[in-house]
Amino acid sequence: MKLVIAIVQDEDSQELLDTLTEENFRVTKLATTGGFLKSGNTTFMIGVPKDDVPKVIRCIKQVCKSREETITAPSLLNSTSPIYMSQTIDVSVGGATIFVLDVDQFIRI
Ligand code: 2BA
Repeated sequence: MKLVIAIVQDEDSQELLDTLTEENFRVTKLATTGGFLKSGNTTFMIGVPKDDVPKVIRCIKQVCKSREETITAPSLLNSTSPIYMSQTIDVSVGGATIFVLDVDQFIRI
């Protein structure tokens, strides 16, 4: 058995949940926060037999889209001045970040 952990953007999370449950996968959805943008994203945990991993990844690829985010960061006006100005930076956030882990034991009580 494998555990697929997928971090996706909030905008895609409902459609991905619907797609995975329609395909009869058991899913847990967690509200998470990205360390870099410090904004919300969604993490899915999907426990599946090894042979189903490609199908899960296909579902994620089908639904989740890459997007551009703009963040505002303070920067010094110049090295001799203590004055800060803000600058915008464009960041490309991936459709999904996926980890596939081996599961030692799967117990449902
Ligand atoms: P965040 O950490 O908020 O990162 C959002 C996007 O910011 C990243 O998109 C990447 O394009 C950029 N970014 C992240 N760290 C950066 C850095 N040190 N310098 C420059 N740009 C940086 P993605 O790579 O698609 O990641 C989307 C989200 O997936 C991340 O949100 C984080 O929550 C998660 N993630 C990505 N890689 C991970 C990893 N190795 N371990 C755990 N979580 C990860």
